[in-house]
Amino acid sequence: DTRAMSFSKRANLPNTHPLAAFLLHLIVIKRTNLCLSADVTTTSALLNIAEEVGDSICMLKTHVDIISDFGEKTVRGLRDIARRKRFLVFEDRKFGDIGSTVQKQYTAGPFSIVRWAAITNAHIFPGPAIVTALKAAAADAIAAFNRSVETEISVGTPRPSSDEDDGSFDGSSEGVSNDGDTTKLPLRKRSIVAATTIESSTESTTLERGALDEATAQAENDREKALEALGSPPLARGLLLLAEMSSEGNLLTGAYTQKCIDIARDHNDFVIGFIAQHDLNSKPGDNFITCTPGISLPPPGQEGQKVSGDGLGQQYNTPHKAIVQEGCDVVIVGRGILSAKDRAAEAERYRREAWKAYEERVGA
Ligand code: S5P
Repeated sequence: DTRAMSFSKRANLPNTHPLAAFLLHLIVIKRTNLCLSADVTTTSALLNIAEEVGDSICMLKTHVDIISDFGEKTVRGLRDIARRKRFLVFEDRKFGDIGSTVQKQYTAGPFSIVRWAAITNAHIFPGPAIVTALKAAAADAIAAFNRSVETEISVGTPRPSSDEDDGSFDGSSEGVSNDGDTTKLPLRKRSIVAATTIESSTESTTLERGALDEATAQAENDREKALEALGSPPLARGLLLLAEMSSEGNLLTGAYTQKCIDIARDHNDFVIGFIAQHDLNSKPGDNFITCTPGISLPPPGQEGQKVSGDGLGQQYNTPHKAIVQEGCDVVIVGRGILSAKDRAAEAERYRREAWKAYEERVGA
């Protein structure tokens, strides 16, 4: 039963996706199961909020198609902050088309999501090929990147060391294919490690896990040391499936939700969790991370007050209800934090509440 299990234990369960394991360890070390939904419309607003709340979150969720000036500055800026403040980037793209189309939406166009977002999400209404198509596109992108790095190594052009090791591809607009220009390929060391991880995943993950256990054990005493031991995120991509929604009258219920779980189980080498309103792990071996939007807290000093909706269909629950009663793992908060006067302080308040709820659930 993953509900009663600590995140560090879950990180070490067999068959845990490397990115999920990384995220679970990161959550424990930073003591945060809070994801910020950074629904802002300019690059500077995005980078400002990332900087302000980065210490309090494990994940930052974007909607890049609402950023009016999205470009290199956005990708590089976010990458630098994520690396410094230690969080994963999740593009809330909600893919929902035939396999061939979603592959292009994931890897091409102005956003080239696969390059910079470790995590993205998809609806399953088009059928399971949406998952296999995105999985194949992610694998191709990583393989192309690693091939170009191998070329680079054999050619022997060293990269500046400041530009490596963060699990993202380069920040150029050329996408991830090897166009022969190795000067566009940072992350040299990281991808050598990643290539080994992809080819011989059992051996290298076992090795890594020993170190990670020590890292999380150290977290209580020395967070910085633990973060250092955790290292960079793996060069891997993960998918969340939308199994349930928070909005009033949505259709993601019953048999649809069940189908989503079945598809996730069939592809747990790529699907790391769900967007859902409650924990959907039910079979032995299930270890999906439940990420839950529609989360809000009453303002400080008005604790008894009920938080309801936004007048546009959104429905809110408290972190305590989502995590303790519903068994959710990561809470996703947008306007609750974005509209606060002191956003850093408000993010900390959400972090504390969500972490306390997790500790209550697992009996820590
Ligand atoms: O069911 C859902 C799924 C998602 S990803 N309900 C949601 O609200 N979301 C997203 O979470 C939504 O697109 C928005 O970015 C965020 C919630 O924002 P908030 O301001 O209501 O906290």
